[in-house]
Amino acid sequence: MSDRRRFLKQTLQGSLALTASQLAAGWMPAQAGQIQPHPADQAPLPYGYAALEPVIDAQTMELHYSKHAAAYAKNLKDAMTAEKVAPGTSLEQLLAGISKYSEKMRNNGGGHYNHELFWKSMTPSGGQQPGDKLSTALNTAFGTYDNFKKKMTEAAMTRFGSGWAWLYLDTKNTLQIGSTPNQDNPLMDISPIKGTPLLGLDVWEHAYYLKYQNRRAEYVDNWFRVVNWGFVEQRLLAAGK
Ligand code: MN3
Repeated sequence: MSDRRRFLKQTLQGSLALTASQLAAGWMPAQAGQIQPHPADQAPLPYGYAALEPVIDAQTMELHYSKHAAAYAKNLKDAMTAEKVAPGTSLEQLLAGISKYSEKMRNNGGGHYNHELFWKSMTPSGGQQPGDKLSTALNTAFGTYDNFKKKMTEAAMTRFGSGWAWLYLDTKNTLQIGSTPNQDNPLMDISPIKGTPLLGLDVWEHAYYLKYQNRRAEYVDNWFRVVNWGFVEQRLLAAGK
Protein backbone atom coordinates (compact mmCIF):
# COMPACT_ATOMS: atom_id res chain seq x y z
CA MET A 1 0.00 0.00 0.00
CA SER A 2 1.36 3.41 -0.93
CA ASP A 3 1.86 6.07 1.71
CA ARG A 4 -0.93 8.12 0.18
CA ARG A 5 -3.38 5.24 0.22
CA ARG A 6 -2.38 4.35 3.76
CA PHE A 7 -2.91 7.98 4.80
CA LEU A 8 -6.36 8.11 3.18
CA LYS A 9 -7.35 4.80 4.75
CA GLN A 10 -6.24 5.91 8.19
CA THR A 11 -7.95 9.26 7.75
CA LEU A 12 -11.24 7.71 6.71
CA GLN A 13 -11.13 5.24 9.58
CA GLY A 14 -9.98 7.77 12.12
CA SER A 15 -11.29 10.86 13.81
CA LEU A 16 -11.43 12.85 10.58
CA ALA A 17 -14.03 10.57 9.06
CA LEU A 18 -17.09 12.52 7.96
CA THR A 19 -20.59 11.15 7.56
CA ALA A 20 -21.70 10.48 4.00
CA SER A 21 -24.16 13.35 4.15
CA GLN A 22 -21.51 15.78 5.41
CA LEU A 23 -19.23 14.79 2.55
CA ALA A 24 -22.06 15.05 0.04
CA ALA A 25 -22.93 18.53 1.29
CA GLY A 26 -19.28 19.61 1.32
CA TRP A 27 -19.05 20.04 5.11
CA MET A 28 -15.49 19.92 6.35
CA PRO A 29 -14.01 19.71 9.83
CA ALA A 30 -13.39 23.11 11.46
CA GLN A 31 -9.90 21.88 12.32
CA ALA A 32 -8.05 18.58 12.37
CA GLY A 33 -9.86 16.08 14.52
CA GLN A 34 -12.89 18.28 15.09
CA ILE A 35 -16.01 17.73 13.05
CA GLN A 36 -18.24 20.73 12.56
CA PRO A 37 -21.83 19.61 13.08
CA HIS A 38 -24.11 19.85 10.10
CA PRO A 39 -26.71 22.59 10.78
CA ALA A 40 -29.47 20.04 10.20
CA ASP A 41 -28.20 17.66 12.91
CA GLN A 42 -30.36 17.25 16.01
CA ALA A 43 -28.60 18.10 19.27
CA PRO A 44 -29.11 15.45 21.96
CA LEU A 45 -32.19 16.14 24.07
CA PRO A 46 -30.82 17.91 27.20
CA TYR A 47 -32.93 15.69 29.54
CA GLY A 48 -34.72 12.35 29.49
CA TYR A 49 -38.09 11.75 27.81
CA ALA A 50 -39.83 11.56 31.21
CA ALA A 51 -38.03 14.55 32.72
CA LEU A 52 -40.83 17.06 32.08
CA GLU A 53 -43.57 14.87 33.58
CA PRO A 54 -46.30 15.59 34.51
CA VAL A 55 -46.41 18.71 32.32
CA ILE A 56 -45.29 16.84 29.20
CA ASP A 57 -45.64 13.05 29.27
CA ALA A 58 -42.77 10.76 28.29
CA GLN A 59 -44.53 9.23 25.28
CA THR A 60 -45.26 12.65 23.78
CA MET A 61 -41.63 13.73 24.32
CA GLU A 62 -40.26 10.57 22.73
CA LEU A 63 -42.51 10.75 19.66
CA HIS A 64 -41.99 14.50 19.36
CA TYR A 65 -38.17 14.36 19.50
CA SER A 66 -37.39 11.01 17.86
CA LYS A 67 -40.10 11.01 15.16
CA HIS A 68 -41.53 14.46 14.39
CA ALA A 69 -38.41 16.56 14.96
CA ALA A 70 -36.11 13.87 13.55
CA ALA A 71 -38.12 13.94 10.32
CA TYR A 72 -37.71 17.72 10.00
CA ALA A 73 -33.96 17.31 10.53
CA LYS A 74 -33.65 14.56 7.91
CA ASN A 75 -35.83 16.34 5.34
CA LEU A 76 -33.91 19.57 5.88
CA LYS A 77 -30.61 17.82 5.28
CA ASP A 78 -31.99 16.28 2.08
CA ALA A 79 -33.29 19.66 0.87
CA MET A 80 -29.97 21.41 1.64
CA THR A 81 -28.14 18.83 -0.44
CA ALA A 82 -30.68 18.86 -3.30
CA GLU A 83 -30.82 22.67 -3.43
CA LYS A 84 -27.06 23.05 -3.05
CA VAL A 85 -26.98 25.31 0.00
CA ALA A 86 -23.43 26.70 0.28
CA PRO A 87 -21.29 24.83 2.82
CA GLY A 88 -20.88 26.81 6.03
CA THR A 89 -24.32 28.44 5.77
CA SER A 90 -25.86 28.65 9.24
CA LEU A 91 -29.46 27.77 9.93
CA GLU A 92 -30.15 31.42 10.78
CA GLN A 93 -28.69 32.56 7.44
CA LEU A 94 -30.72 29.95 5.59
CA LEU A 95 -33.97 31.07 7.25
CA ALA A 96 -33.21 34.76 6.63
CA GLY A 97 -33.24 33.99 2.88
CA ILE A 98 -35.84 31.23 2.91
CA SER A 99 -37.91 32.84 0.11
CA LYS A 100 -35.21 31.70 -2.34
CA TYR A 101 -35.81 28.03 -1.54
CA SER A 102 -38.54 25.40 -1.81
CA GLU A 103 -41.58 24.82 0.37
CA LYS A 104 -39.78 21.70 1.65
CA MET A 105 -36.84 23.83 2.83
CA ARG A 106 -39.18 26.35 4.48
CA ASN A 107 -41.22 23.74 6.36
CA ASN A 108 -38.31 21.58 7.46
CA GLY A 109 -35.81 24.38 8.05
CA GLY A 110 -38.33 26.11 10.29
CA GLY A 111 -39.34 22.80 11.85
CA HIS A 112 -35.75 21.95 12.72
CA TYR A 113 -34.83 25.38 14.07
CA ASN A 114 -38.04 25.72 16.09
CA HIS A 115 -37.71 22.33 17.79
CA GLU A 116 -34.00 22.71 18.60
CA LEU A 117 -34.95 25.98 20.34
CA PHE A 118 -37.99 24.41 22.00
CA TRP A 119 -36.05 21.57 23.71
CA LYS A 120 -33.54 24.01 25.17
CA SER A 121 -36.31 26.36 26.30
CA MET A 122 -37.59 23.80 28.79
CA THR A 123 -36.06 22.32 31.94
CA PRO A 124 -36.97 19.60 34.44
CA SER A 125 -36.06 21.97 37.28
CA GLY A 126 -39.24 23.91 36.59
CA GLY A 127 -41.03 26.48 38.65
CA GLN A 128 -38.29 29.04 37.99
CA GLN A 129 -38.95 32.75 37.68
CA PRO A 130 -37.33 35.02 35.08
CA GLY A 131 -34.03 36.48 36.33
CA ASP A 132 -33.53 40.19 37.03
CA LYS A 133 -32.58 41.32 33.53
CA LEU A 134 -35.30 39.34 31.76
CA SER A 135 -37.85 40.32 34.39
CA THR A 136 -37.06 44.02 33.91
CA ALA A 137 -37.32 43.66 30.14
CA LEU A 138 -40.67 41.83 30.39
CA ASN A 139 -42.04 44.43 32.78
CA THR A 140 -40.91 47.27 30.51
CA ALA A 141 -42.54 45.67 27.48
CA PHE A 142 -45.69 44.19 28.99
CA GLY A 143 -46.22 45.86 32.39
CA THR A 144 -46.07 42.73 34.54
CA TYR A 145 -45.07 39.08 34.25
CA ASP A 146 -48.74 38.09 34.50
CA ASN A 147 -49.59 40.35 31.59
CA PHE A 148 -46.73 38.85 29.55
CA LYS A 149 -48.08 35.36 30.30
CA LYS A 150 -51.61 36.45 29.36
CA LYS A 151 -50.44 37.83 25.99
CA MET A 152 -48.30 34.79 25.21
CA THR A 153 -51.27 32.55 26.08
CA GLU A 154 -53.53 34.60 23.81
CA ALA A 155 -51.03 34.23 20.96
CA ALA A 156 -50.98 30.45 21.51
CA MET A 157 -54.75 30.15 21.80
CA THR A 158 -55.64 32.31 18.80
CA ARG A 159 -53.22 30.52 16.44
CA PHE A 160 -55.76 28.54 14.39
CA GLY A 161 -54.54 25.03 13.53
CA SER A 162 -50.81 24.34 13.77
CA GLY A 163 -48.11 26.84 14.57
CA TRP A 164 -46.03 28.58 17.23
CA ALA A 165 -46.39 31.41 19.72
CA TRP A 166 -43.29 33.57 20.15
CA LEU A 167 -41.57 35.94 22.50
CA TYR A 168 -39.12 37.70 20.20
CA LEU A 169 -36.94 40.74 19.90
CA ASP A 170 -38.08 42.73 16.87
CA THR A 171 -35.78 44.52 14.42
CA LYS A 172 -35.98 47.68 16.59
CA ASN A 173 -34.80 45.66 19.61
CA THR A 174 -38.22 45.74 21.29
CA LEU A 175 -39.72 42.67 22.97
CA GLN A 176 -42.83 41.47 21.16
CA ILE A 177 -45.27 38.58 21.29
CA GLY A 178 -46.78 37.03 18.19
CA SER A 179 -47.47 33.79 16.40
CA THR A 180 -46.69 32.11 13.09
CA PRO A 181 -48.45 29.31 11.16
CA ASN A 182 -47.00 25.85 10.46
CA GLN A 183 -43.21 25.86 11.05
CA ASP A 184 -42.58 29.50 10.14
CA ASN A 185 -40.70 31.74 12.59
CA PRO A 186 -39.63 35.40 12.98
CA LEU A 187 -36.20 34.74 11.40
CA MET A 188 -37.78 34.06 8.00
CA ASP A 189 -37.84 36.79 5.36
CA ILE A 190 -41.39 35.71 4.44
CA SER A 191 -42.71 36.15 8.00
CA PRO A 192 -44.94 39.13 8.80
CA ILE A 193 -43.39 39.23 12.30
CA LYS A 194 -39.60 39.60 12.17
CA GLY A 195 -36.81 39.46 14.69
CA THR A 196 -34.90 37.10 16.98
CA PRO A 197 -36.96 34.38 18.66
CA LEU A 198 -36.24 34.19 22.40
CA LEU A 199 -38.90 31.68 23.41
CA GLY A 200 -41.20 29.57 21.23
CA LEU A 201 -44.24 27.53 22.21
CA ASP A 202 -45.21 24.64 19.95
CA VAL A 203 -49.01 24.49 19.61
CA TRP A 204 -49.15 21.72 17.02
CA GLU A 205 -51.46 18.99 18.31
CA HIS A 206 -48.53 16.52 18.22
CA ALA A 207 -47.00 18.54 21.09
CA TYR A 208 -49.88 17.88 23.52
CA TYR A 209 -52.69 15.73 22.15
CA LEU A 210 -51.85 12.40 23.87
CA LYS A 211 -52.13 13.96 27.32
CA TYR A 212 -54.35 16.99 26.83
CA GLN A 213 -56.46 16.00 23.77
CA ASN A 214 -58.34 19.17 22.73
CA ARG A 215 -57.40 21.10 25.90
CA ARG A 216 -54.75 23.41 24.43
CA ALA A 217 -55.37 26.01 27.16
CA GLU A 218 -54.42 23.52 29.88
CA TYR A 219 -51.23 22.52 28.02
CA VAL A 220 -50.24 26.16 27.54
CA ASP A 221 -50.89 27.04 31.18
CA ASN A 222 -48.87 24.05 32.45
CA TRP A 223 -46.05 24.67 29.96
CA PHE A 224 -45.03 27.89 31.75
CA ARG A 225 -44.01 25.69 34.70
CA VAL A 226 -41.19 24.05 32.71
CA VAL A 227 -39.81 27.09 30.88
CA ASN A 228 -36.04 27.46 31.22
CA TRP A 229 -35.97 31.18 32.05
CA GLY A 230 -32.20 31.21 32.43
CA PHE A 231 -31.90 30.12 28.80
CA VAL A 232 -34.37 32.78 27.65
CA GLU A 233 -32.43 35.45 29.54
CA GLN A 234 -29.17 34.29 27.93
CA ARG A 235 -30.78 34.67 24.49
CA LEU A 236 -32.02 38.14 25.36
CA LEU A 237 -28.54 39.22 26.47
CA ALA A 238 -26.88 37.59 23.44
CA ALA A 239 -29.30 39.41 21.13
CA GLY A 240 -27.96 42.68 22.51
CA LYS A 241 -30.78 43.94 24.75
MN1 MN3 B 1 -43.54 20.02 17.26
